[in-house]
Amino acid sequence: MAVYEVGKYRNVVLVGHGGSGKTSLAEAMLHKAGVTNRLGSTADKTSILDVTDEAKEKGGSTDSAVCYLAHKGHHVNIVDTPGTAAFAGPAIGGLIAADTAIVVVSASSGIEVNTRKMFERAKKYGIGLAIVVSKIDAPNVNLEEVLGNLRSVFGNECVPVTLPTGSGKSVIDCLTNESGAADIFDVGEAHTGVLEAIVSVDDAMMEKYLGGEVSKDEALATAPKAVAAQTFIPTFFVNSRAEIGIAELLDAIVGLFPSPLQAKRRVMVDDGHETPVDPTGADFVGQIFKVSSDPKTGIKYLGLRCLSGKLTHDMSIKTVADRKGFRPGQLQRLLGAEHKEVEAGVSGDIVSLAKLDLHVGDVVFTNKGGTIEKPPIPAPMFPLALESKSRGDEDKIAQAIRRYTDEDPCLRLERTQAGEMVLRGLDDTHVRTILNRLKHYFKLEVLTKTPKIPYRETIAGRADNIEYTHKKQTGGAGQYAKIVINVLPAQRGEGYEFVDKIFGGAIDQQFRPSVDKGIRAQMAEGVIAGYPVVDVKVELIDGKTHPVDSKDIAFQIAGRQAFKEGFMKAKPILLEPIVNLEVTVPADKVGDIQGDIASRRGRPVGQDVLPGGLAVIKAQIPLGEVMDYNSRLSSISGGQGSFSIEESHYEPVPGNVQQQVIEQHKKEVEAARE
Ligand SMILES: Nc1nc2c(ncn2[C@@H]2O[C@H](COP(=O)(O)OP(=O)(O)O)[C@@H](O)[C@H]2O)c(=O)[nH]1
Ligand SMILES: [Mg+2]
Repeated sequence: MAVYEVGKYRNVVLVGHGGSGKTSLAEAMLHKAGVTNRLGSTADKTSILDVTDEAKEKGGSTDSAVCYLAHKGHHVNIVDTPGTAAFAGPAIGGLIAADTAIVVVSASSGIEVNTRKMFERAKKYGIGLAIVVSKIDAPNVNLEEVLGNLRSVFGNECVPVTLPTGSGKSVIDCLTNESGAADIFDVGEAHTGVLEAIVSVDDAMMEKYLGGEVSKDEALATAPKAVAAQTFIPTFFVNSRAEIGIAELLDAIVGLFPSPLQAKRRVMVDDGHETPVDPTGADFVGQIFKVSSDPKTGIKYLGLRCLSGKLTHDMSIKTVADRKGFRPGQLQRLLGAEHKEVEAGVSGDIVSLAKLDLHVGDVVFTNKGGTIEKPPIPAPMFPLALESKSRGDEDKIAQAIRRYTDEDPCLRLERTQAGEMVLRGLDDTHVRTILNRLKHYFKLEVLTKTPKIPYRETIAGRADNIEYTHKKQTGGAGQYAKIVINVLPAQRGEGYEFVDKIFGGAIDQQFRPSVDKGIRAQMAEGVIAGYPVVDVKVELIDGKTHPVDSKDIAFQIAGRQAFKEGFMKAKPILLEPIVNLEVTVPADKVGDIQGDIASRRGRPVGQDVLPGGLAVIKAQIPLGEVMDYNSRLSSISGGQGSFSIEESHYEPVPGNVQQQVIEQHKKEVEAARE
């Protein structure tokens, strides 16, 4: 296999809503470039990228897939990603691999929610952007309108590099052609648009252009810089099924898209020092963008973007968590499910490692290292509490789920305060897909229920001079501790602070941490309703030590008891999680959605109108009120809505809710005693 110079690599990631045509586009590129000798199709399940039973069953990718092709002396790596909101984790990871994100928009469905989200994520992350309008052959499409919508939503930086012509039977390249026939828009206008977008990256070029002196070659040479800077978002039209517009897209990928030398520089951060990673540097640096285990063998494969230097199997690599170093093992190149051994991972390329305990975003290096920014990953807010159908399977379930939480940064498993095993994902589909895998691959059956809301306890007032004496001095070894504390509220989010305010030796130095320890234990258990206590400050102001009977445990107990007493006297309150809710629905449903949000203690934050008769409603709302939002939105919007929730902050609950939660807790405590 040829080894290329770093400037000859192109790394692209395909993103966009589920069903927009990403996998079909990748298959068309592979076929056009001669990698496959038959055009793979997701519709008839012959795709080499959607290979798992799950992808075939669901008719859509649930994980990212890597493939590559050679075109005109260049090596192009392509990362295909899942488009459903549920699998945003692997899709976001894919951005790490790429220098340009190709946003795929279906001509028949227009710009859908996840397309917009992934575009925004890629833009913010700072890699180059391009748009492919797919399915130009679909019935009743209005390409003129699609292009108009793209420009109004994603900006006028979107300029067509190709336009459909001959009723979609081919496309015309508007960079080399200054005029010609196109089905929509105007070739001359598009040509000017492309040139203007390119020269706008650079003041000197712009001036030159306005003076009429920029040659086509100069513009071409500047294009990758403009794509990398996001001032030029090249836009293409394709029909992947008939492979129309694919050759032109491949030409553009090698001709207009940035090489690793021209792309966004990744920045290594070590101990506060920032160093841009030099793609021509000698030492190896790479970043993990994908973790997936083979569903059948369970072997874990990791996708690694090589950012500098060269990695071979006999080297020792390190991470910030493991600076001792370990062997990378065999290096491979992935083509869907197929693996081919390669000698080295060189700067600018993508390779695969196996069986290493690494996660998406981890940086591996051979000499100097640190961390590298990864795209923001949404916190999973959709929880389900899990129970095993047969007793004793809990550990097996947790172990099996670990495999998936290792792979997907948007999936978390936790054991809650209330003793529940809770799996958190981005939405219902996400969590249920994982449970299906447990059944399918591990033969584990799981029961689910709505988990408890993660309330927290805190105080609104203060309590001073709380005195507590713990004394047990009858028979055997005695226990003695006396303490005096003040309990004060802290700012929201400040956590807990223990302040030792004792002058002199009222309490021996060695026992003061015991008081702290006792308080922490009580905080974890909660005081009023069994939820962890946050945002309090405790001052230890006085006390007494007994020369013989004072011991660690006695001061811990005194700490716990004094804290409980002080907490109860300091206006205890319950905090609830508030989330940012974003709902996309047809514009005529806005009133119903807002009414529902208002009736659930939600506060509107904003509203946007999207092309295609859609509206986005943003609100802040208590998590407890949206635990069932999946089904509610579906009934309000007749199945036409979508939503996301993200963690925001904690706020006090209304008095009546607090009363209910405390009552509920009392009942549970009593039930547990019986
Ligand atoms: N007519 C037409 N159908 C397409 C085209 N591209 C994809 N499709 C179909 O759209 C559906 C979804 O495509 P797929 O590539 O799986 O979408 P993905 O979820 O974005 O990967 C499949 O049935 C494809 O056959 C295209 O250019 N033209
Ligand atoms: Mg797909």
